Amino acid sequence: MLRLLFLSTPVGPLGSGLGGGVELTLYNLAEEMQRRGHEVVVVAPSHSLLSGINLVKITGNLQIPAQTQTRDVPISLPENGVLANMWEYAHTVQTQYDLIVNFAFDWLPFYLTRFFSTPIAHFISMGSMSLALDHIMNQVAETHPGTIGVYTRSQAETFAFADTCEILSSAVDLSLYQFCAQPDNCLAWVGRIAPEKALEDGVAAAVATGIPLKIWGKIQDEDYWQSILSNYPGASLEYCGFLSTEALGASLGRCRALLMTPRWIEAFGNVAIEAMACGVPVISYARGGPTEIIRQGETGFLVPPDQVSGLVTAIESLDQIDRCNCRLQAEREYSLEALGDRFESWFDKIIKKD
Ligand code: HBI
Repeated sequence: MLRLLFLSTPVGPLGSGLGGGVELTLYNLAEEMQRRGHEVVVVAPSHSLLSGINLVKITGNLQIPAQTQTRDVPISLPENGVLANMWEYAHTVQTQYDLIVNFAFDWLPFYLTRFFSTPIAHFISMGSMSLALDHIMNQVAETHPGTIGVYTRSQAETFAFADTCEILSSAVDLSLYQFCAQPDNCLAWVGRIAPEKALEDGVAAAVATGIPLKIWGKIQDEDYWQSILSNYPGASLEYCGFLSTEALGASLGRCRALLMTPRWIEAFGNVAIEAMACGVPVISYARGGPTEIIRQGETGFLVPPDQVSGLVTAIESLDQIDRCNCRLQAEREYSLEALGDRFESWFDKIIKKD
């Protein structure tokens, strides 16, 4: 039985959707570790919501999302930053835990690693973002080998320390997603509504095929969202809000396919396995995580990056896909049990080395 302290992302409260896929990963992992009999405590910004898991809420100002910065910007910390406050708390309680698991994609936790006595496992949830972050992550990869975990190989390869990364993939709680064999005539786009996710390409593809598009996700960049609406005035779009996992799992399945249009190297693309769990094929740009998830022509289509015409061709080929294969792949590769096995063996390796 391990005593685990999870430190969440500082960009938003858990449950707000501002933390994107890493919120889902943290929650699913906490649930699964607790189910296996480990003790889990999660440290997260105030206003975080987390049912059934011990939660320590920390006040302070949210951290600037790394993907809004350019590669050469210096590290910045707001006054009374929640990230610093979370790690000050972790430092005071560290001896009560066997392992600290960091979910923040930030400079500070990596810098502080050398001053902690309790071992720290760093789960990083994006590809390379900045020179300063790459540098400090590289240092930890050298001084604490094997303590950096990622979702996918293509994400790892954006870093110089790719070979020392533990590849952990991701998972969904399959019981929350209903399989749907007969969808309505609509397409889905799910994700944080922000430039790096290129929703505009999904809208353009849906407009080209004349199929209505349902959009789920947190509007992280309001101006960006408004620009899409004004650029496609006649489009048949329905904004369905940012839903709980249960609510999304009950409605995503009614779509013919999920469109994924990442402009950046998508580290994983949790929405892909959420869709597959509902029997929904995934059509994605061949960039990052989705290239390691989608089985071409069997559970979806990978198309040349940034080519809307490729998305359209794939949408027109959807009848080739047997939706049962999508659910089957999710059950085989992305269950919580499989995730628990991967993380448990990683944690054991780190604790043994310490
Ligand atoms: N930016 N500074 C910072 N810290 C994070 O933890 C972070 C982020 N941007 C996005 C993000 N986390 C998550 O939404 C993705 O890693 C999934």
